[in-house]
Amino acid sequence: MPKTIIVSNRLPVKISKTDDEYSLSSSEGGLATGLGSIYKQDNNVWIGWPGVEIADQDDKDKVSQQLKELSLIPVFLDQEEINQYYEGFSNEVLWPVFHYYSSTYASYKQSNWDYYQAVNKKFRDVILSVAEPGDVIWVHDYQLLLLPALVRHDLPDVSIGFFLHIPFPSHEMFRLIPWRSELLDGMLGADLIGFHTFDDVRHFLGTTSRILPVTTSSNIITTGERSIVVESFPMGIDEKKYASLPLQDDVKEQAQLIKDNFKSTKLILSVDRLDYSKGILQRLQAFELLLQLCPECIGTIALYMIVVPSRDTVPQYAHLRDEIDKKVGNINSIYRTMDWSPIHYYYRSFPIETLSALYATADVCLVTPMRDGMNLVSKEYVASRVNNDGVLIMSEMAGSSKELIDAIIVNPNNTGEVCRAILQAINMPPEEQRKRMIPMRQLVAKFNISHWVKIFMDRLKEVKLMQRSMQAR
Ligand code: GDG
Repeated sequence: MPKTIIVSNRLPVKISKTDDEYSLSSSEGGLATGLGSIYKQDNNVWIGWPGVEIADQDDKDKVSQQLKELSLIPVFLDQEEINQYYEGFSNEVLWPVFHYYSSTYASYKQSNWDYYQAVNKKFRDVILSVAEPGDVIWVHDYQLLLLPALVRHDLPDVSIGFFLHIPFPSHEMFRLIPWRSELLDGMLGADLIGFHTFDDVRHFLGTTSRILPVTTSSNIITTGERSIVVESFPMGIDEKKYASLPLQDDVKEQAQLIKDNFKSTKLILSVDRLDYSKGILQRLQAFELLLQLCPECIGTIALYMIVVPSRDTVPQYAHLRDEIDKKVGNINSIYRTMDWSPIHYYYRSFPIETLSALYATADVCLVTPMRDGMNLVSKEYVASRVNNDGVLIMSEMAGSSKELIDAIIVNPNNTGEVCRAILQAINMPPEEQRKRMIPMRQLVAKFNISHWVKIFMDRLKEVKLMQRSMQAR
């Protein structure tokens, strides 16, 4: 019986080591939840890096066995592979270029590219050890751009879908990468290539037709004998989870505690991983401007800012963390009073129950990335507003702004505009909040993560049938 193989850089699992034992716990991330309906069924599997370096062969065998029980197959990577394929190429070439930060952060090192190719081949070898001709393979994200073509070479007839979770840049950015043709060739090994937004699709089609000798008609790319379909599939969230968490007693208790702590204060929430693409410093500037211009805001508003540690062993990220520390300290030291602080800053992650209590309590959610493939935080805030109140401020540079059109949409580079948006949000009458929130909640409920998985998989089936009937002609 044909099976479905999900492939991503990381497996949806957390592994911790105590003494000689490895213990595994499932990850609660959105992708893991959405794809859970697939990889846990029948003989389907998920292939990826388990997230820890394991050197000893006996340990590898033990962990592989434990993972097998969860339908997971590991690709073991050593520290040098992580440094060069993941940190070096994925996060110092692809991430900055795809988020339009090439000149500031991209560094094109040949050895990182060599490792990127080698690790993609390592993933291919693990796939080939389990895949059979009729199988369906769904590859995820920018760490594995070469994988579709590598697999296609050995298994010409399998169905391969590819989904990119980050933006695809315009040709003017993408062409800067020394290995641009190889990367595109790699992606074109797929039958169906998915992006979050139509803009990403447009950029991909334009870039491919300029760089490679292919023909493009509408959303179909033809190369040699093969046709590849390129479409947008905006990713959703596990809406039911976010809508039901605020009704749980423990979440209600935490929400009450937050309300008690912020009596007569409008709470503005922001939640991001530490990343330059998330516009954290620019957001702080807008908040500072607001405090300068609006004396009534002193003592009556507060920014609750969660930054989740990420990649902070990389110097640029450590630098960004220091800059944020400095800016927050600076604003707080100037504006705080004996019984009020303008910014409550946390550099750590919280349990989902605390996050839910914050989503449910915050009067405003401020989401202002400079670039974001989708941005799930904005959708999670909307899903958590079970009373249909609250205001979302949304950067037009995030994929989710194309769907959450009833948010206050801003250009994150326009400090004045973001500052005015916060003022508008904290003064918005309840009736207008409802009018904006209800349609956004309906959208997030309908186009949820299960819907996203279903339409991608259904489309992949259709594309394969279409290709087979064309080949038979
Ligand atoms: C990439 C793309 C695209 C955050 N803090 C805590 C916590 N989180 C969770 C949120 C949310 C997730 O992390 C962040 O997702 P985003 O979509 O906002 O951003 P990226 O991590 O950059 O994701 C992005 C996404 O892939 C999917 O395709 O939308 O554009 O960059 O789910 O809830 N979770 C917990 N505690 C925290 O403190 N438990």
